[in-house]
Amino acid sequence: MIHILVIAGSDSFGGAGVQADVKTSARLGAHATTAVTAVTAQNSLGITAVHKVPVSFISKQVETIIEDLMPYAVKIGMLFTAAAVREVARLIKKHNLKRVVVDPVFRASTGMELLEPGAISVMKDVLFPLTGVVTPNLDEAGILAGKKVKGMEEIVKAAKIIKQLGPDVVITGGHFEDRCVDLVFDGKDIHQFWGSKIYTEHTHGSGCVFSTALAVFLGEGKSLVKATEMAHDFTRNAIIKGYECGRGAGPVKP
Ligand code: PXL
Repeated sequence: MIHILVIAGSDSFGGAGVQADVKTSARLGAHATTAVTAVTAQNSLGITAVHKVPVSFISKQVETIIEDLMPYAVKIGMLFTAAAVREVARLIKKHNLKRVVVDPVFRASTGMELLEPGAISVMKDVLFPLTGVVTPNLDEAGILAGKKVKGMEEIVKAAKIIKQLGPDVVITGGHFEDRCVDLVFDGKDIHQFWGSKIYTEHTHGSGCVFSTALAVFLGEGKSLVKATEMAHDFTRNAIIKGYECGRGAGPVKP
């Protein structure tokens, strides 16, 4: 069985974070080992508190896992602190971890910051050079590229700017009138995967699901373009099946 290593935060309400990553892996027939970086107290209305896991204990989890089982791929989600970003980069280098997918989680859709603002430049400078693929949404792509990203031309431009930091780039969740797009740039070619727009408020966890599905498919040995197409389809279906759960935005259903 394929197994991946997830390094991410816990969502107490079960929609995003490690919980979404484990559900996604299970649905795709993969095993997920998990190193938790932070624990959030949250419900569908928002995050009320974040408790960070000491950096030394993030490493302890990762090293204990990989001394027994080297992952086929790694999915990195919420890291929260610059110190965690640096430590995860050190671990990737030390253990020569392959097929590293970074979901640059900066802020929850409900507003709370999930990465210290000062850590963004550390992520770009220290983690991205060791990363295979980065999967920003439009807002995150805008932050990484240093300019607002909305239209197709801006998405392509941002993908090219972000690629200069090292990793291949998948920009997710572009939307135009009644259609949505995920766009891949591998340094050579642009590929686009389109679908009709899904009208739902229950999209919590969609970014986590996408990046974990991508890691599983890459771990299975699929090409970046094929893996992105499959992660696009899988996440689309999860969004279509998103459900009400609590009084705010409900989760997707991987
Ligand atoms: O969707 C981004 C995300 C990632 N990880 C955790 C989260 C969230 C959003 O709320 O809570 C733990």
